[in-house]
Amino acid sequence: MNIQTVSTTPFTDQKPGTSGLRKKVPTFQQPHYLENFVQSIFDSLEGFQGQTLVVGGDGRYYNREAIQVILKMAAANGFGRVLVGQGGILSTPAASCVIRKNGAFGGIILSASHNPGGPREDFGIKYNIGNGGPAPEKVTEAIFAHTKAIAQYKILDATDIDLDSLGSFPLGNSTVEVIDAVADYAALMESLFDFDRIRKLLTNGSFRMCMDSLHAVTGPYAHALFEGTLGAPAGTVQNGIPLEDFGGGHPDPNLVYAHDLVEILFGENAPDFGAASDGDGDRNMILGRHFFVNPSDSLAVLAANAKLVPGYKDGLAGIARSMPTSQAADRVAERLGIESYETPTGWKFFGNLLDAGKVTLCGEESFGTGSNHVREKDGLWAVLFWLNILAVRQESVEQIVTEHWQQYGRNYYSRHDYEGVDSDRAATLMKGVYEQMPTLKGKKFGAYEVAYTDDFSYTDPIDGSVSNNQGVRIGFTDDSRIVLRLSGTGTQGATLRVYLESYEPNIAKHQLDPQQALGELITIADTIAGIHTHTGMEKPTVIT
Ligand code: VG1
Ligand code: CO
Repeated sequence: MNIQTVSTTPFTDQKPGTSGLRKKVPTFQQPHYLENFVQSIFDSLEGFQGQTLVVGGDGRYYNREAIQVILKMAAANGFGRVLVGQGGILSTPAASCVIRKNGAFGGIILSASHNPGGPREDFGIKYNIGNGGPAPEKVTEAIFAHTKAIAQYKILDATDIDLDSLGSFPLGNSTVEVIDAVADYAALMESLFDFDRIRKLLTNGSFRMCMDSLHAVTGPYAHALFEGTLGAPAGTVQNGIPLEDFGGGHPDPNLVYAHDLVEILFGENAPDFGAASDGDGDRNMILGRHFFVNPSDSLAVLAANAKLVPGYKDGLAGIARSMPTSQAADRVAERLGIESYETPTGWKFFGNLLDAGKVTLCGEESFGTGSNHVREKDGLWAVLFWLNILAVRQESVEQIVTEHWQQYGRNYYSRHDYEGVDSDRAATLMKGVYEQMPTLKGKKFGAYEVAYTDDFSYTDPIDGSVSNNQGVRIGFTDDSRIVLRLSGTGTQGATLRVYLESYEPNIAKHQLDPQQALGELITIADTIAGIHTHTGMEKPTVIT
């Protein structure tokens, strides 16, 4: 066995963001760049000798090359067994499932999620711990500290593993097992949902659905589940073959980037149900016929209807949402008499609550929903959850959401993203907001009066760890909110996210366009933050 110890020097830009390290492909292709980060992951862990590591990615450009490097480094560093998805593929929730099922020490997931892929586009890498979830901040901070001090890494001098053939292959003192990427995940889904009932719905001759995998990782999973096990007609899944560049698009399931699907669901003769998922399969967008389900509402609806689904028939322990997500789910929790939790942005903050059994469902406004079945958000799980509800209730998506608003009131909600803003300008904008914060309380803007402002800080109720500076909240006396924060997943300049929310109990006012209902708050956000002046942009890049 030939283990090489290679001398290297640190890169200064390897700080993990909201979900791992994300950079342009050419950055990762610099000599030692990937190796430094992988060694820094291993150097921040203890006790993995002889243990199992799970490796897989969303199939984007550079996935296969990166996996070969990681396999050789894992073997050289002493892992006993490495499980890798066939073709190097594992969706993020499937990787979480495989880590848990096999009692692995942890996993490395290769993805830049919803960001474009290709030789000049984005790549990413993140580490997940033994519970199957993203490494908590204390681990990502340790990794970052190691990247700043690294002097050498270990790698096996060996030929590449054939990632396309299932089976076990020796690699140094370890074994690489190329596993079916879909099987474990599909079995888990079958254990949670009423597949017989969903099958009846999908084959009743009248209900029609369309699933758009956006040429990303969920293609094989969606084909197997919807068109295979559940009997939906061929063609139900579109863009279902993963491509290294996602066909040149953004694999981001929102109204802008999933436009093919949006056109179908808002067109003539539209199907009853549409869904899309992102690059790595952890996000979902849900559409009804001529109807968009806001992700914050989706979380609330799933929570309110959870008992209709076999996996959740005994009810929920609690619900967690990220801070910028609308408060719609809190209203459901209150009525169910269960706890609700508000965490910073990013799935890593849900892990402790799920492990401690405090919550069953979690969600983010950014098209992320999930539960205690894995430790990542899960796009196809959300689609199946909706199908299970539709199969039981026999109502349309629009009816279900509208009835939900009637029962709980409607939390009008929108997120405005300003992408590719100059980083200095974005910093100046946020500084300006921070400076005004102490004087905003009590100030009136038209009908709105500021009740509080803060920079969101979270103390984990399980381990007491504190995360500061998680976004500015400006709350009004009528429960409306404006939240401002900078994205931690971009690779170019800065992305400003402005989150807007207001509450409308009056049923007669539930049918407004959210941009209209939130119009005054949108103006107030600009008055306070000077968005147009600082960004130089007339309007947001993406409105959700
Ligand atoms: C964004 C979303 C956040 C999500 C994260 C990772 O982060 O806002 O809710 O958890 O992406 O999602 P940010 O820092 O850019 O706002 V994924 O599907 O890219 O792994
Ligand atoms: Co994702």
